[in-house]
Amino acid sequence: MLVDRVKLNIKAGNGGDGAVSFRREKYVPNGGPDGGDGGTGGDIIIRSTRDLHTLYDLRFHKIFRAGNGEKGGARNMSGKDGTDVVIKVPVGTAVIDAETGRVIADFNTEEERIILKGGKGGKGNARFATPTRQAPKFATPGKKTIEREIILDLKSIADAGLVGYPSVGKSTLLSVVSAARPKIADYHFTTLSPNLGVVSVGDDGFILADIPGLIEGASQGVGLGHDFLKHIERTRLIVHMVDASGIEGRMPLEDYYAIRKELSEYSQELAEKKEIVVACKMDLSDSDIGYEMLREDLEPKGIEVFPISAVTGAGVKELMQKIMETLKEIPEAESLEEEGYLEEWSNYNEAFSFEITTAEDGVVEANGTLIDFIFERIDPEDTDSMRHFEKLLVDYGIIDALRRYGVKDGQEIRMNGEEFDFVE
Ligand SMILES: Nc1nc2c(ncn2[C@@H]2O[C@H](COP(=O)(O)OP(=O)(O)OP(=O)(O)O)[C@@H](O)[C@H]2O)c(=O)[nH]1
Ligand SMILES: [Mg+2]
Repeated sequence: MLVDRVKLNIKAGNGGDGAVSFRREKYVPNGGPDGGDGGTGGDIIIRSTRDLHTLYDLRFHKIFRAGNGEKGGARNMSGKDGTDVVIKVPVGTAVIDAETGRVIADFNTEEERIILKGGKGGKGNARFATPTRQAPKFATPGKKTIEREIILDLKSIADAGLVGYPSVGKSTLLSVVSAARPKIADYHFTTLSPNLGVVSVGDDGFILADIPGLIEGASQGVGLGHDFLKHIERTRLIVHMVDASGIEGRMPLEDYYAIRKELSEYSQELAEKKEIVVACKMDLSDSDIGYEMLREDLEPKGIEVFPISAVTGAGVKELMQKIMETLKEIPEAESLEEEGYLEEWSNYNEAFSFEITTAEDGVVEANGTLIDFIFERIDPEDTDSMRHFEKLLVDYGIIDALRRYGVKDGQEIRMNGEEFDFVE
């Protein structure tokens, strides 16, 4: 099975919360603040490698979670950072934001990139000590991340693709030139999804795809239709195999043109793709007649025809050399334009929200996950903590939103079930 597109659910690690702690020493009644910072959450990293050729490994493993940063500790101990997660993909994989369809990253060489950054750790209370505020009883929370869905799309499945009618010997050829062991049989549509093989030519090599057979009307969805034409689009070179023996009762030249018609009816891009024509089953009687007919028609048009027999091996090595040489002249897949940012994906504000409404008793209320989150981390008995609380309300836009809602200076508002006077 060839897997060239998968959807993943990913989440970078949360930042660990900062700690509130005070030094406890013998004979020292009030030690200074010593709460450490929270650890940074782990990143989601994508690494592209030439060792992989498909997204097969990801077909069941679709959820990735980087480790959360740990909470800070006493004695100025920072929390441990969360572990990163590395997802390996083949070179040629584009990463798309499933929500917006934007291309976030396009891997065209072996490289490694952070796709989602882990949340920063919160600051421990030790950081908030100042000459006038010697015992801060608050710390800041770690930045929380949210999960995202991405699509991995393998733009190129192979360098060259074997294309032709069913039973012309595409799988047989792949099995002869590579370690791949596709199913081979004398009935049509033996191959139901592409097989890939690595072909070595001297010190060099290329990836060859055995693509399921095409028949007339494939571009309209007949046979296995569209799916496989789409796969051909993801190769750089078409190796068009024509049965020269006519053993199935079709004329080789008609076969050639019928497949060409399907390619061009599917897309201009396919029609213009570089092609090598192969006359196959040359070991069978009458195949030389078919080969001559192909040559007579195609050579004057500048199209070379390669005679082979996958069964005897005649011409196979020469064909592989020709494919290798031709591939060197065709540029690799073009890079897609990247349209997204990674950092914004772990934006704290996106994960928490709030809403302003007027309650039945006429008091304006602010409610929501962001308000809950802030209230969990303040100490209403502590002046410093409340001062920090006011700063959070400003920073997260809650004060602004209340003002826009029409709340006036001195007016009573309610948050987390408690009443406050609105002061700008
Ligand atoms: N005589 C001869 N028979 C061949 C040759 N290549 C393949 N065959 C036979 O042709 C039949 C079809 O071969 P496959 O390799 O399965 O053909 P395919 O093109 O992959 O077919 P689909 O997967 O159905 O599209 C099998 O019986 C093969 O043994 C060849 O070079 N000479
Ligand atoms: Mg086959």
